[in-house]
Amino acid sequence: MRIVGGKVVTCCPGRNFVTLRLETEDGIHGLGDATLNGRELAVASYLTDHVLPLLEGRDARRIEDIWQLLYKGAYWRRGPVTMTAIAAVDTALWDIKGKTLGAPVYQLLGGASRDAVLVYGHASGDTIDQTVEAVGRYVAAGYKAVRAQCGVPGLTKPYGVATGEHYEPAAPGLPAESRWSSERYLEVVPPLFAELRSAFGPGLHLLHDVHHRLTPIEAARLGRALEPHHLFWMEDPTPAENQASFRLIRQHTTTPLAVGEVFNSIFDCQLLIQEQLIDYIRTTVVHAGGISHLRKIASLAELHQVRTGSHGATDLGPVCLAAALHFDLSVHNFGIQEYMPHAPETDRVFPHAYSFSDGVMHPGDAPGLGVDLDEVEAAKYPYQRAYLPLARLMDGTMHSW
Ligand code: GCO
Ligand code: MG
Repeated sequence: MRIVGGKVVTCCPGRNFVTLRLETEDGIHGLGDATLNGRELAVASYLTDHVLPLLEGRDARRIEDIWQLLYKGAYWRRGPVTMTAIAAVDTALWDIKGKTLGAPVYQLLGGASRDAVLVYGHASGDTIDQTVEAVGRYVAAGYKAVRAQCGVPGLTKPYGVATGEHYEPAAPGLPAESRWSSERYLEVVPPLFAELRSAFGPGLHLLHDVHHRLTPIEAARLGRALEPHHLFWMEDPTPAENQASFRLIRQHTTTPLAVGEVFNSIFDCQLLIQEQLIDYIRTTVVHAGGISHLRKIASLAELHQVRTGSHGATDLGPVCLAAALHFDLSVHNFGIQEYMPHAPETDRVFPHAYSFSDGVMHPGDAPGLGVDLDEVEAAKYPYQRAYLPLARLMDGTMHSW
């Protein structure tokens, strides 16, 4: 079954998405998400200018061989642009294989290891009281796990606090700048979780995202302060380019640690997993080389009792979400899946079989991934330049956003 062509569709139904569509000689098509927030056009060009010419005429059934061709064959390995492009091709090929065999992708990955996929939603507020109310709305909507982010007195727009109903960090135009103080932030988070635990009791899973803002010793202090409130996880406590820095956090706290949404390969988390410095690996399909590579990461993690917790913000397209759900349903060491519902206009561009109910999701049983791309609808929403914000310390020093 030869690949006879492909194209990249870039659209902005509420936010930007880049989607690869591959066609086979049998008339079957497959989709892969290729969205890299704030750097979308780089991946679109990588696919159109450098990858599609290599795929024409190849056998679409040889998923692993095509993955290795694009990885080893580029000579320039890894990196978010390359690995997102490889992910898009890999995802589209799994979609094609599922459609060809008349099976949902999770059946090709070994079948369901569970009934459905536990997801967590995002609650936030400017104050602790507002955040407690926001978590209450998620609980009322059936969520069993909720991430909570809160405003910090004296800081405008801290990470993760929504201005509208849903949190969306990228904004049209050039990047907005915000100021950051770890000292002020560290005063707010422990009382927030004390309030949440006393309001909702021991049964609700509570999560928090530090978003790479702390030093290892600050993160150790926060993890220790959160121990009485039993978090499901503390995410991205410190930047993880230096994987060994997690040793220090781990020595000081039993709060479970999650990391990996900005990783692109198994090598980014090799030490973190092998030394059991983390509890959850957050790599996801679109940014870590597709379903094929994510399965390798999950297998390494399984050896070390690390569970998966795939990134699932709205800047990961519906095709990625569907692929993540097939992966989540099938791997044994699944932990949790992040879920932020897409805007209604996004859902119209990407009709899909996956569904949410009572705190869990299911990818559905349509052949392949169960997502389509309505190109007529997509054409109504042309790409708009947008960037993630920047963060500076109070004295103006550039910091991790
Ligand atoms: C999360 C993430 C996102 C990222 C966003 C960047 O845990 O959901 O941290 O909010 O900031 O995906 O594009
Ligand atoms: Mg995060």
